[in-house]
Amino acid sequence: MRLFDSRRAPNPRRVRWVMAEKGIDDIEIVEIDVFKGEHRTPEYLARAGLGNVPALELDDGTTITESVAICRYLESVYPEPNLFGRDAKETAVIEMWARRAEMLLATPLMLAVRHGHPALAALETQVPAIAESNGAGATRALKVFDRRLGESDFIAADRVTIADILAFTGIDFARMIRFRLPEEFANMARWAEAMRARPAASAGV
Ligand SMILES: N[C@@H](CCC(=O)N[C@@H](CS)C(=O)NCC(=O)O)C(=O)O
Repeated sequence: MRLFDSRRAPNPRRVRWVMAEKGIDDIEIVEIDVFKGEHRTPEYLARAGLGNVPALELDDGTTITESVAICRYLESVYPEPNLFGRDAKETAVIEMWARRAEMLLATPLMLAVRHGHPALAALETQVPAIAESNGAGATRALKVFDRRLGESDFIAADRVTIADILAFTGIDFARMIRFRLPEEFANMARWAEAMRARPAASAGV
């Protein structure tokens, strides 16, 4: 298998994080420089169907894009440690928090960076109001996660799951625009420190 990756980009980092948690070391990494447009070449578009990273090419030539779909595929092939749930209830609770993490934190923060950081002007027609409203929306959503992390060490279960990986990589990417967890969110700060201390945090960055 080959993973089309891009260092420092948040969506590929999710996949690299999952690979590291699972000890997967038999996937070839192909570095794509998005600032040089390597994800928009006819060859890449023919393979991936979209000008996005990450993309996972399987040995039979099938290419999977969408970072969470790639992570789910890896979970099926390398089931341990479990990141997506072991039974119906746990799987649904993890999915609920994963979707919240993506929709309320990771996507808005990604938009705040894309529309707010000068380096991303190479990839995006930037609209400052989009950066501002998405940054503010993500900040408001932190309350929900902080409350949850007051009851539980991790977001969706008693261990790290895909929900933590989506939330943390989204928040960490926003450091590019100096986004910081407000001090009032002490539970999130404790959790973020625990996430940053995991060996998988340095994978692909
Ligand atoms: N929903 C997709 C998003 C993929 C995506 O937006 N990737 C970014 C890098 S984090 C990208 O390829 N950007 C290149 C561009 O926008 O031109 C996923 O989860 O994989």
